[in-house]
Amino acid sequence: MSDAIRYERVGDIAVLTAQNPPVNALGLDVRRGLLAGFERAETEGAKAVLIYGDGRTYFAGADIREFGKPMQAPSFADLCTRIEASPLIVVSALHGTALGGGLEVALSSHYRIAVPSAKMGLPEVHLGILPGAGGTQRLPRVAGVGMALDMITTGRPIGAAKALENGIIDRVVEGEPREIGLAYTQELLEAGAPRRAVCDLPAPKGVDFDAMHVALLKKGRGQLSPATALRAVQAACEADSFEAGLRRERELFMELMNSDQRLGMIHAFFSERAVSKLPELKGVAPRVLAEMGVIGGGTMGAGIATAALLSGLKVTMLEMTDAAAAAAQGRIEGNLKGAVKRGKISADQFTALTTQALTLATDYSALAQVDLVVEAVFEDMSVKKTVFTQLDAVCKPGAILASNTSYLDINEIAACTSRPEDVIGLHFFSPAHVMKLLEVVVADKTAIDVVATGFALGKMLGKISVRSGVCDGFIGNRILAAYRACADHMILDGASPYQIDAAMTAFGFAMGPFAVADLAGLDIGWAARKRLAPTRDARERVPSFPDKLCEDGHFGQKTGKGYYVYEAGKRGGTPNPDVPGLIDANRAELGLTPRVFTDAEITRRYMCAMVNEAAKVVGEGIARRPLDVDMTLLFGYGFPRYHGGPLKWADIVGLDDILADINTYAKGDDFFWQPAPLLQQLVADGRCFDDLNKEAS
Ligand code: T1G
Repeated sequence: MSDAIRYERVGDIAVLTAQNPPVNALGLDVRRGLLAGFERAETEGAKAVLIYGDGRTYFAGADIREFGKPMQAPSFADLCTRIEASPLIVVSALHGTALGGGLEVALSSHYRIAVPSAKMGLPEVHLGILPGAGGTQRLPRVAGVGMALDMITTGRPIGAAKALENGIIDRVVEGEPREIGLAYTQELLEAGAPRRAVCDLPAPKGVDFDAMHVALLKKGRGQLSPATALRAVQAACEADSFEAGLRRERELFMELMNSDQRLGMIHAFFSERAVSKLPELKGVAPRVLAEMGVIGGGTMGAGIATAALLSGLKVTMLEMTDAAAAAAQGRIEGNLKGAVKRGKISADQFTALTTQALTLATDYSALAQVDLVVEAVFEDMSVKKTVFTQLDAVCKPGAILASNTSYLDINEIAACTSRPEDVIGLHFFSPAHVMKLLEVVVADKTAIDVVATGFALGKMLGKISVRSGVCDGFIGNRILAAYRACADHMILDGASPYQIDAAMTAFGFAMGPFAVADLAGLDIGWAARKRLAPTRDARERVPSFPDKLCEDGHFGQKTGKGYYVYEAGKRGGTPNPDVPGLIDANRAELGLTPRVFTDAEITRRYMCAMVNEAAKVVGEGIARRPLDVDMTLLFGYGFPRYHGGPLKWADIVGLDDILADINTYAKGDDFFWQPAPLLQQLVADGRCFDDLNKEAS
């Protein structure tokens, strides 16, 4: 018997305990241990088998680290079939998170009991695959097709009560899984309860699978797993037998297991956990974080304050006048009311947060005792320096002074204080209480425990924190500037903003770059272009149509017109009829004759620009690893998760082909398309970005 499964007898009951921390993943040892456990229980003449998990949870699914390697027997599906076929009464006792293969093992048991706090689900679609151990066949039989499709195509877990309501489990009892499991099993034996194999239940009634398939493909914006999983559930309703349904499930499971989307989504799963684990932070204790100050109660500052309040921190919001402080309070309360509406906090918690946790101030002295201050004032270096000079004078020794700037030089800000080691960048994304990404921008003199505190704050706020070095735009906005410039160049050469938006939504983005620009506000890019104009290289292709749009007062959604025209009360916009004229005039000015672009070329150029700049960001050490860039683009810029991130996408596509394309594009513009040295080096060495992730972890 492997250590991963402990075998013991309690009377007529053989008890199989999973001991595979941290989440009792169904690795090979666990699967073999379960198999051996059943063989032994049946040989020894036990009357029942109880399965439960030691530690924090029942099985949380397959061991995802095994994916991509040859599957060693027993497969998940064979294991579940074997458990279900046992002549003994099989009981599973669930606690923690019974997910994926874990719930499938439970469904192949004959009876299921859970503690009230247990959660269960089939989240495989989030990994680019589908339940491959009979879940698409058994769950519809116990819970009906509607419930099964909801759980399987969304991957959303449910609680024990809802599972009981839907027949997925039989009992919910407070207590330790072992104790409640033994008591329930004993009760079943004494009652002479029969084996109860789910496979013997009748095939469930179907629904309009074809219509749902179309809807799922549309909703997934190209993600395959939900729609494919639906076809497996359809087999549960329509296949000639349970076994035929299992065969169909296996076919579809392998189809997805061999897909690029599985590579991308597994990469995302592990990267979002690895990104905040930096070797240099190992063993570094963060500073105490209980009270936070926020300066500037605009949208960003109010969002940051809201996120901090929701995480349990006390917050002092500093504005310069009572009126501005009241306006900030209104924004924060509005955000918190939204949290009440979403069920994140109760009305009482809202009251406590707004009356006890939040303090409004108009004088810097109110910040004298805070542990960390985030400045979110106007994006102007002289304004920032004035604020930091004041903070330096007022804040207690050891207080951390952070700027939320999205591109200004943190080194320059730190230099205006007597404590540069306490200065850091914490770049939140708007709305700061909703967007997951936090760029932790580390300046030259930032102390390591201040960095650790930045990550600790990110964790408290539920963020995906990414370490960034100091450069214009840090990681995300610097890469954004590159692929946005590429889009503008394609427009000068013949493409339209609307064709580019359509091509990039077909690639999987929720919105194309021009719709996003309209949403964010065209004046932001305009201000950046004006700021960078003095330092611009003469060889850079700079279109004038974006500035013309702004000069005409069109800033996008906020003014009702940008690249699109927006009508009150209507979602989305329609192409702005004035834009083609602006573009034609710009081409004429530059003596350019427009040519036709295919969607494929648009997507390729756009992605090559993103990958090339990302490779420069990694090569210069602004991002620690390629996965840091992937997580930045996934959690801050809507990059489609099923591609894994731009550098995972590049690995899958092939770096040699990407570099070849960049070299081809450089023939038309050798300034913009200067290949990243790191990309050239990786291609020369026959390596990929993931090799760098592995070396850095
Ligand atoms: N396999 C391998 N490692 C896993 C893992 C898994 N399934 N789940 C978690 N880990 C690692 C994780 O990388 C981290 O490692 C540590 O455990 C703690 O995780 C046949 C084929 C269970 C809700 O999709 O959702 O079954 O960073 O930080 O926040 O049909 O982990 O410490 O080195 O996330 O408390 C289906 C995935 C698989 C569940 C716990 N199962 N895991 O969250 O801790 S496919 C899943 C989670 C499948 C079948 C198919 C969460 C969690 P490290 P954590 P947490």
